[in-house]
Amino acid sequence: MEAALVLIKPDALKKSLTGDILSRISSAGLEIIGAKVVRVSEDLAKMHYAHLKDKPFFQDVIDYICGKQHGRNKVIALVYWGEKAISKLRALAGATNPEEADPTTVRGAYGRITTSGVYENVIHVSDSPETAEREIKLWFSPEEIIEDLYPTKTMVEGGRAVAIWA
Ligand code: IDP
Ligand code: MG
Repeated sequence: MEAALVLIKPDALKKSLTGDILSRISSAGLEIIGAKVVRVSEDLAKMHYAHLKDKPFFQDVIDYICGKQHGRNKVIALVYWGEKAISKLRALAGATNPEEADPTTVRGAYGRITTSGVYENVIHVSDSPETAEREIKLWFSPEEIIEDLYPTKTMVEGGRAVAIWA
């Protein structure tokens, strides 16, 4: 069993694609074990895309996930769980470059490359179990996920015991 982070990016929200994306993904037979709407800070975006920090398009990708090009600073973040979750979700998402993505995939059907060269590819999907763990821990706290995916520890905050990632 694997977990994967899926983000429905600001262009998808602006185009009202959430329902369609979720129903396409439901064909994979996976379980949603975490879901929320997130206002994406510059810091969160930079941590999420740390592997791209030396690329010429880095700031464009940060602005994109923060919703700067679409006038809405929000994404929907989901954690999917099931057998071969990552490869199933990556296949449904399609290639990174929306022009090269198979037209039957989410990115092939709805993505585009802007005139300034940004790949607006509608959704994010974790690309390996290691990336998934890093990303899920970045976007979700243990209490927001209904499976015990990774080790946690307990902290006391305002007199209440809170689980955080170990
Ligand atoms: P992935 O989203 O398919 O895993 P990554 O290489 O992790 O692809 O890149 C993260 C995001 O950065 C992509 O989804 C896309 O929005 C953007 N991106 C990646 N490569 C390019 C590029 O060559 N030009 C413009 N944007 C890119
Ligand atoms: Mg990636």
